[in-house]
Amino acid sequence: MHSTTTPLLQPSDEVAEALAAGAPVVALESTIISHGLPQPRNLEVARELEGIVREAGAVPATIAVLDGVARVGLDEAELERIATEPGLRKLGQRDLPVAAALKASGATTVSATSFLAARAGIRIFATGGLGGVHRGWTEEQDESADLDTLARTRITVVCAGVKSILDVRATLQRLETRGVTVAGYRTDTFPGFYLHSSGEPVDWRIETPEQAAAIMRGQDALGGQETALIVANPVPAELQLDPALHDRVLAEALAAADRDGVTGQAITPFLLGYLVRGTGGASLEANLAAVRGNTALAARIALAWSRP
Ligand code: PSU
Ligand code: MN
Repeated sequence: MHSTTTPLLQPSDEVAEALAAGAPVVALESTIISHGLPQPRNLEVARELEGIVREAGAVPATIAVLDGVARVGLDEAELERIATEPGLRKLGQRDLPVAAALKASGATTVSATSFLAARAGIRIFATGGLGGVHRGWTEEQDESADLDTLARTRITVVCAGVKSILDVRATLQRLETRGVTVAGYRTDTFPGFYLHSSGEPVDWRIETPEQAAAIMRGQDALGGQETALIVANPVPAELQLDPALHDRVLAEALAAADRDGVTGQAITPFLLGYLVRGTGGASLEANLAAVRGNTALAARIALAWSRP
């Protein structure tokens, strides 16, 4: 897709130049920084992820909305804003026009980041875990807008599956129904975010970044609906959260969310925060290991994509 620049969508000079030159670029989201990780660690992580992309030979483009403008590629001061500014909103794709109109600032979720990256001409995006269908969906319908955006956006998302706070099987089913392509990276089971495996099978397994890039070329060559490719990259087994601890604290977290009546946009940050505290920080380390691995793999895919 060619790049679109409007007063509401502004790539940094570095990102614009890289895209114009066909150089590898990796989009990074900001909700994980603002709402998914505790301060002050979140700012270190934001910097570290950009460093991982650079070290691999690609250009990082962290995406956020600042004062109503969707920014693609942030400088140091802007990264600091998304990590520390009090009251920063959490923006899905549908919130973008409102933020623009009201000149609001906010962190972008997978849905908003995918949308903006594709509009800017970026094809590869790294995150931790996707949103999806929440547990208990038969009682209360809560399905992340991430899924809908991925069903109609030409982007490759490298992630450790979907967050394990969700109904993973129902989410995989929705991805199938909506026509989103899913490939396991060196795995036959879908990753479990904090856990190496969710236990659910994945239909396709790839072994190299070049194979991911070849799938992307196949998507474009076949045409049709502009859907995403999910490259599901598990956290290494030796860095995963202890599964028994995971299951125990997650059950507590879900019960607490229920008791406190937490719903809507607040539920994901609530559950992630509960897990960090309830596991004494171990879930944070597993989350970070997953995001680091995803970011490094995304950079390698971006390199393969830029050099046919
Ligand atoms: N991955 C992480 N931590 C996060 C998220 C992803 O490791 O906090 C964020 C993403 O921005 C994702 C959002 O889009 O959680 C999902 O929120 P919701 O369930 O409200 O759609
Ligand atoms: Mn939701």
